[in-house]
Amino acid sequence: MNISILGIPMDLGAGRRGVDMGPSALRNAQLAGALRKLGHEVRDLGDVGVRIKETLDAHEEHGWIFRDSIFDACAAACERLLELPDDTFPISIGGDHSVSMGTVAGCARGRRTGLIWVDAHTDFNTPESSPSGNIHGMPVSHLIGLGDEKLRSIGGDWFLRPEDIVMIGIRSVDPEEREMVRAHGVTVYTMKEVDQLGITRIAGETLERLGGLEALHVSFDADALDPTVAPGVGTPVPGGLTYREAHLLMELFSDSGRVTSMDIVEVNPILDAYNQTAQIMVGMAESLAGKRIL
Ligand code: DIR
Ligand code: MN
Ligand code: MN
Ligand code: MN
Repeated sequence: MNISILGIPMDLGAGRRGVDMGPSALRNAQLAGALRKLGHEVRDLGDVGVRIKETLDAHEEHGWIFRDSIFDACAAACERLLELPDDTFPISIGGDHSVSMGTVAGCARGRRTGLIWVDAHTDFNTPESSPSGNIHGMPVSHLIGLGDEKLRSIGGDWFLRPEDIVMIGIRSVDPEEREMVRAHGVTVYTMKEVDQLGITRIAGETLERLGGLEALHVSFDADALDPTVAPGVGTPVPGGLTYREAHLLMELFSDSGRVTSMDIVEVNPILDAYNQTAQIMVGMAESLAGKRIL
């Protein structure tokens, strides 16, 4: 594959500092080198420009916290991804999960796209429903055209269809968010289903559910993993995916040959132990890119 890595060093959407250093941590953990060892052609595109939190006034940005600066970074990421040749497999590295408002649209290139959202959270809040006001809890709603007018315009007139979204690893959902996820008919495998059905069945059902779609995007929030495995995240929630469950999920998606792009987000080196979380997320990219034990 021709893989392109794009960094979006942004923490404006998160409540805690540090995920702006995620791209640096993932590069330090040899993301590009690991993928090259698998035989891929890998190009690092560098980072998209992101404003620095300390230079901004959060609430001057039209009510929603850092909305305009988040919009600018997401729009720049989207634009950069749209410039890539069609056969490229883009890996976008965050940054908080609000970056996906730009990366999913940029990777979709106007195609009807299936979104596989691997996360502890559904990230389906709108500015109205959000208890925190943090935009990293809102990307999915904006990708289907809800929420703030400016943020939902990042992909132009392209939107995801809610029936083309599958979420895996979920275990923390806000009250109003829950009603919206249900009302829109998004497919959700909470940790209960992970325990009950197992990853093999969930991966199979996901691929079947998104069957026929030419583009599949995996958006992997490091907090989907159990915090004992991946402590370097801003919003850890107990009871997450084990190391092997997450690898198996990536391996089975890789076997299908159908995934066309990926995000790695919410790696927070400040809260991590010796870059362990970045290293684990590099492993996830390797599994999705075809690394096998034997
Ligand atoms: C919460 C937390 N639902 C919010 N979301 C997080 O702020 O909207 N998403 N941490 O990754
Ligand atoms: Mn998330
Ligand atoms: Mn999350
Ligand atoms: Mn998040």
